[in-house]
Amino acid sequence: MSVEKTLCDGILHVTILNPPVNALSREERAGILEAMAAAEAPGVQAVIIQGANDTFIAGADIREFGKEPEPPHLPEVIDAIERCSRPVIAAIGGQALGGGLEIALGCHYRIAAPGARLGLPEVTLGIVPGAGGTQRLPRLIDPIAAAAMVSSGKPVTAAKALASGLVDRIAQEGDLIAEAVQFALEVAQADLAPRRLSGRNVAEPAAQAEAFEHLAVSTRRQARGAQAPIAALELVKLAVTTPFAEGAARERETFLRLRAGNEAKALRHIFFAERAAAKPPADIGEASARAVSCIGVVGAGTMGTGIAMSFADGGFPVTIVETTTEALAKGMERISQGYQSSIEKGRISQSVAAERIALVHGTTDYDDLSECDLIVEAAFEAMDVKRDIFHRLDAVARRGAILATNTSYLDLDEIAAFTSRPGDVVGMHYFSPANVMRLLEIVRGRETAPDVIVTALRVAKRTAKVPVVAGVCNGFIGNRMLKAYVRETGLLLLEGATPEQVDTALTRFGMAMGPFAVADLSGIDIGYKARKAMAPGSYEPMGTIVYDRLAEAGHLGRKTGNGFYRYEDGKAAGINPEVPSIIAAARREAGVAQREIDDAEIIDRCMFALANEGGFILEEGIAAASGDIDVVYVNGYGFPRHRGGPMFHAEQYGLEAVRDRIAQFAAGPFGKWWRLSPFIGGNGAQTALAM
Ligand code: 3H9
Repeated sequence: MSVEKTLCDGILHVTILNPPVNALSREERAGILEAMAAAEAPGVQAVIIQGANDTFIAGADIREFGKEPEPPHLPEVIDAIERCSRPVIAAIGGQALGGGLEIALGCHYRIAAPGARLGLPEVTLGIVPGAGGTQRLPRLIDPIAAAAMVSSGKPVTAAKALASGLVDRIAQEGDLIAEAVQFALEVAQADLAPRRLSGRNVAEPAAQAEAFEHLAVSTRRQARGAQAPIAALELVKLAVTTPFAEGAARERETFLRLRAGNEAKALRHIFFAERAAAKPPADIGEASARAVSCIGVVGAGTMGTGIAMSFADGGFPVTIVETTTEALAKGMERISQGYQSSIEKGRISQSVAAERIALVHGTTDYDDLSECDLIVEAAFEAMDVKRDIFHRLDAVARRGAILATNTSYLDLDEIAAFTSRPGDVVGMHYFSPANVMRLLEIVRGRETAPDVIVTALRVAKRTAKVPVVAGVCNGFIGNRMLKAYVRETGLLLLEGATPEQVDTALTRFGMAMGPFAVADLSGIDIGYKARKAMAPGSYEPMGTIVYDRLAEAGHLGRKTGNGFYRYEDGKAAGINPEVPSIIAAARREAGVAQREIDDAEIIDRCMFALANEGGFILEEGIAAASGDIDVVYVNGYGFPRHRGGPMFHAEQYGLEAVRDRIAQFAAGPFGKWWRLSPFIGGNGAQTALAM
C-alpha cells in the first residue's frame, strides 16, 4: 500500500509510503485521490497529509518522466486536496520538494519539522513545476521570493519558510505529527474557512516589474543556455497578472513540453548517473565501510587546506601536518581566511565557522597522525616526494587506516608499493578549491581493498562530494580527457581561430569558462611543467605550442597580469597584444595554413575530442560507465549540466553523425590524433579517415 489512511479521533491521517523518499508515482496519486474522497465522510473533522520514513514527499517519481503521463495527474489530485471541505494540513518532515511542495501548497495549512527543506527543484531536472507550483507559491509568499525559489530550484529551510509565510508553524523537534494534530483540531474547532490558494489574487506592488527584470538578468546568466529556469520565472510572472486557471494551464503545457525535450533528458541522465556513480562498483560485493571518525591531511598548501576544510564541513576532526611551522601557520591562516570569506558571503554563521575551525588541528609531527582512520596526502606532485611521505605514513599510521593520495596523475600503484599495505592505499583526487568543487575522483589501484573503496564513497557522501570511481592511468578520467580537449583548442589557434573566438563559442555552448580563460586562471606554467615530464610522442607538441611560448615569455596568466588575455585589477581587459604574433610564429613553425573556422567546428572538435577519449577510458575500464565520465565533466570541469556531459552530448548528436564529423577533422593537418574509440564506433587503432 503506497498511501495509508488512518482515522484517529476525528483526524484522517493520509500517509504517503513509498521508500526511500516517498516519490509520487501513479499509485500514490491514485491513493491520495481516493483518500480525499474518504475525507468527506462523516466523523472526519480534519485531514493531515504526511510522509512515512521521516520525510514528506521528494516530488514526482522521476523514473516516470520518460513515459506518457498516466491518470490521475497530479494537478487533479491537488485540486481535490484544495477543494476538500475539511481543513487539510500538510505535516512536513524531511523534504517537501517539487510535486511534494505542490501537494503542501494545495493543503490549507502547513506545519514543518525544524529540519525540513522545502523547494521546487524542477528546473534542475530541465522542467518547471507541473502541478500548480508556479501559480500557488506567489499567491502565498512574496512573488519575487517565489520567483527566486522556482527559477533557482534551491530549497529553503523550515525557518526561512516560516519567515516567508510558506509554512504556518514549526513543530518542536520530534513532535511533528502530535503538533499537526493539535493544529488540525484548532483549525477544525475554530471552524475557519479553508484557505485555498488558487482563489487568491496576487497584489502587484509597483516595484515588482523591476525586481522581476533584475532576477531575469541573473537567472539568464546562471542558466548558461538552459531554458527551464527562464520559463519558470515567466510562469511566476504570469501568476501576478493572470487568473489561476489560465496560469495553471500555461504551466502544465510548459511542463509537458520541457519534459519531452533534450534538456530534461540530459538532466535526468545526470541525476541518475550521479547516484549510480556513488554506489560501489559492481565487482566489489558486499564489503562494508571501515569506521572513520578522525582524518589526517598531509600538506597545508592550497589543496591540503581545501581538503581539510571539506572534512571539517562534514563534521570530521582533522589533523593537518606540514614540514615547517611557517608553512603550517600559513595553511592555518588560509583556513581561517576561507571561513571568514564564507561568513562575509553569508554562507555560514560566525558560530558555525568557529566550530569548523575548532575541528582542524595543525602539527609538524607525523606521529600526531597515528590515531587517524583516513590520511589524505596533498603534497607536491613528484614521485620522490610521494615516496618519502608514504614511507613515513606507513610507519606511523595505525593498522587498518586508509592512506589516500590526492595526486592528479601519478601512478597510484607505484605509490601504494611504497607501503607495506597497498590494499589500504587509494586515490582521492579533489578539484580546486577542494572545499567548493563537488567532484571527487576515487582512484582504485590494482590492490586497493573493496572496503577501502566503500569507505571513500561513504566519506564522499558525508562531505557532500560527488564521487566517481576511476582506474589508474595518467590523468585518471578528467585530466586524461582534458589533454585531448586542450590539444584541439591549441590546434584551432594554429589553424586560424582566435582565443576569444574559441572561448566565446565554448561559453555559448554552456561551458563555465573558455579554455584560454581557464588556462590564465590556473596558470599557464602548470601544464608547461607537466608536459616536460611527459614522454615525447605521447602528445601533439603543436597542440600546446602557443601555451608553451607564452609560458617561456613569462606570460603565465592572471598571476603575472598577462596570459592569453591582459588583466587589469584582476579583470580581463582584452587579448594580450603579444598573443597574435606568438600564434602567427607558431603557425609558421607548424607549417599550417590559416583558414576561417566557424563556431560549430570549434564546439564539435572540442566536444568530440572529449567524448572520443572518454570512449578509450571506457574501453580500458578506467571508468565503469559513460555516465561516470559525464558526472566527472559536469561536476569538475564546468561542462553544462543541461547538456548531460560529453558522452551524453555525443549520443544526442548521434554517434554516426559524430563519426562523420570526426572524419572531417581527421582530414586536417593533425588528423592522426583522431583515432576512433569504440564508443564512437571505431576500433581504436585506425584514424577516422582510414576507416
Ligand atoms: C516534480 O516533482 C515535478 C512536479 O512539479 C510535477 C509533476 C506533475 N523520483 O538522492 P538520494 C531516489 S520533479 C524517483 O541518493 P539523499 C534516488 O534515485 C521532482 N526517485 O538520497 C535514489 O535511488 P537509488 C522534483 C527518486 O538522501 C534514492 O531515491 N524533486 C526521487 O541524498 C535516494 O536518493 C526533486 O527533484 C524522485 N523524485 O537525497 C528531488 N528522488 O537508491 C530529487 C530521489 O536507487 N531528489 N529518488 O539510487 C533529491 O533531491 C534527493 O534525492 C533527496 C534525498 C534530497 C530527496
